Amino acid sequence: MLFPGILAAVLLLLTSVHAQSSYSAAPSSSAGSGSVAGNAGGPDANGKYQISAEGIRANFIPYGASISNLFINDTHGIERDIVLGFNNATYYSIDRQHPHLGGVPGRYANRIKNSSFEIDGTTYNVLPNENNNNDTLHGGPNGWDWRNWTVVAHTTSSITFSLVDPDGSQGFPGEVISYVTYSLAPYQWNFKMVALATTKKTPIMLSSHTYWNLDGFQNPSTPTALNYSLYLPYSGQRIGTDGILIPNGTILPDQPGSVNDFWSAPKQIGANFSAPEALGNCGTGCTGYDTCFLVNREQDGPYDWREKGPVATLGSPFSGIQVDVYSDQQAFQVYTCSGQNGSLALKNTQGFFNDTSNHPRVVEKYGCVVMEVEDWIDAINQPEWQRSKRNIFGPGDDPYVLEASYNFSVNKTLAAMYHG
Ligand SMILES: *[C@@H]1O[C@H](CO)[C@@H](O)[C@H](O)[C@H]1NC(C)=O
Ligand SMILES: *[C@@H]1O[C@H](CO)[C@@H](O)[C@H](O)[C@H]1NC(C)=O
Ligand SMILES: *[C@@H]1O[C@H](CO)[C@@H](O)[C@H](O)[C@H]1NC(C)=O
Ligand SMILES: *[C@@H]1O[C@H](CO)[C@@H](O)[C@H](O)[C@H]1NC(C)=O
Ligand SMILES: *[C@@H]1O[C@H](CO)[C@@H](O)[C@H](O)[C@H]1NC(C)=O
Ligand SMILES: *[C@@H]1O[C@H](CO)[C@@H](O)[C@H](O)[C@H]1NC(C)=O
Ligand SMILES: *[C@@H]1O[C@H](CO)[C@@H](O)[C@H](O)[C@H]1NC(C)=O
Ligand SMILES: *[C@@H]1O[C@H](CO)[C@@H](O)[C@H](O)[C@H]1NC(C)=O
Ligand SMILES: *[C@@H]1O[C@H](CO)[C@@H](O)[C@H](O)[C@H]1NC(C)=O
Ligand SMILES: *[C@@H]1O[C@H](CO)[C@@H](O)[C@H](O)[C@H]1NC(C)=O
Ligand SMILES: *[C@@H]1O[C@H](CO)[C@@H](O)[C@H](O)[C@H]1NC(C)=O
Ligand SMILES: CC(=O)N[C@H]1CO[C@H](CO)[C@@H](O)[C@@H]1O
Repeated sequence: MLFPGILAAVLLLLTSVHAQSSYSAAPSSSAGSGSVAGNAGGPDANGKYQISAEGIRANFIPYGASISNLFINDTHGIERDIVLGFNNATYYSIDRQHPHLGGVPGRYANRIKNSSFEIDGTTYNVLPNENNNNDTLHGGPNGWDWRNWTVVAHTTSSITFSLVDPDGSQGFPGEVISYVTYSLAPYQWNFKMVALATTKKTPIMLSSHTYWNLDGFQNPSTPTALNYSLYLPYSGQRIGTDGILIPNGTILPDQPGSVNDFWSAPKQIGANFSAPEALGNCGTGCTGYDTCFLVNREQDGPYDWREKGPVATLGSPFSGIQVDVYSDQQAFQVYTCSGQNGSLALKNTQGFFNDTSNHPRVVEKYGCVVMEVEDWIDAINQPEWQRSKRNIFGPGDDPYVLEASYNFSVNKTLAAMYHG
């Protein structure tokens, strides 16, 4: 936790040094004797901070600045908790599986090849934490979603978290200060992530690592998400990866009708799982998706990401709940939970209670979908992609900024496919 005095200094630094840039920094009214701006009542008995708006309510926790619950009413008006998480804030630090449930991976999301990168001729080695220490996943063994962030503001419809990541943390050069604001509007979840490299040039890539089950694990016909419809209208290309999901430099075509084609038309997630090419598509021996799709929206000229249409639409025929993802980011990761195996327990807000058919209260293989708005993964190790300005940030540069808006609706056409 930050001392209030340091926090005040940080906020001062933010507002003075970057006064000319157009983003709005976190509220500066939070200094004081440990008090939080907004006065929305603090955490509940489970350590969760609640916010709400018409048609939507959600809980967040300081650990990883994570979303822990998101409630939306389905096609029958029944409330479903549609994201994975734990029952209480304490358990996030106890669980050894740590599947990055709903948090902010950082300071560099996804994988870093060989746990190393070069900036201005200097090679940096960061701490490895995956594949027998061949690479670094989501910022290292103590990445940003393993830490308790500071709540700097909390209103009835928004919450802001901050984190100071010191110079040398996990091997990364320079200090990074980050602010993440989540807010709810009617049927809408918005977020803005800002990060500033205050002392040295360093890689920064953030995301929201939210696991979705749009049925709240209450679909009596299936525990999986394979029947969800997915549409990625701008994603005719994806990043090629090797057997442990490290980019190998190639940009691959998602040919119409192929396993990775979600752009020419919406398709059920599991539609192509029996195709031979689906095997190995998410790493050696893995069937499904753990794929960084590119988002190509440039051809029509300048655009406003809020108006350009969603980069992704995910909908469930059972609940009819549809989420439209709007984002300013130029890539979009889809992971279909092939790594789940029934060892992760459901929250007490999900699954079946009083269940005579004994549906297990766990997350089964393919029981969820992770969708990550982000930049091109491991671009720090692919200089020929020419994305250094979106991956490397230093003092005096504009801050790293990520914005997204998730719109929720009930799609009656989709629901009719299940309910008739
Ligand atoms: C779901 O509908 C019920 C009944 O109308 C309402 O009380 C509740 O607030 C709704 N849930 C959400 C998340 O809007
Ligand atoms: C906290 O949540 C975990 C997992 O969701 C659960 O196993 C545990 O019993 C809960 N602890 C308390 C004190 O409620
Ligand atoms: C995070 O805060 C929780 C209380 O909500 C505490 O139980 C846990 O130990 C903290 N974890 C870390 C990594 O500081
Ligand atoms: C991996 O990183 C280590 C440590 O920096 C270096 O010695 C080695 O050459 C790198 N290997 C590859 C294949 O780049
Ligand atoms: C990782 O590196 C080790 C040697 O350091 C090697 O034996 C192993 O095959 C590599 N790959 C994976 C997927 O573990
Ligand atoms: C999933 O979709 C397929 C194809 O539309 C359909 O045959 C099947 O009944 C659906 N299953 C569930 C559980 O909705
Ligand atoms: C890179 O990976 C893709 C996808 O696995 C593969 O099709 C391609 O041949 C690989 N290219 C190189 C140069 O390794
Ligand atoms: C993938 O599924 C779609 C929709 O069912 C189908 O049109 C297409 O032929 C399938 N592609 C492969 C490679 O199986
Ligand atoms: C969905 O989100 C976009 C971007 O924030 C917004 O402009 C639009 O009004 C929203 N649409 C609906 C139907 O909520
Ligand atoms: C299931 O997955 C967890 C988390 O990855 C792992 O620790 C466990 O060994 C797996 N269990 C089986 C039976 O594969
Ligand atoms: C509802 O879902 C259907 C089937 O996936 C899709 O074709 C349609 O565009 C969706 N409607 C809206 C308004 O997004
Ligand atoms: C009739 C009955 O068994 N009701 C129970 C259903 O499950 C909820 C939550 O697990 C209990 O609170 C009810 O008592």
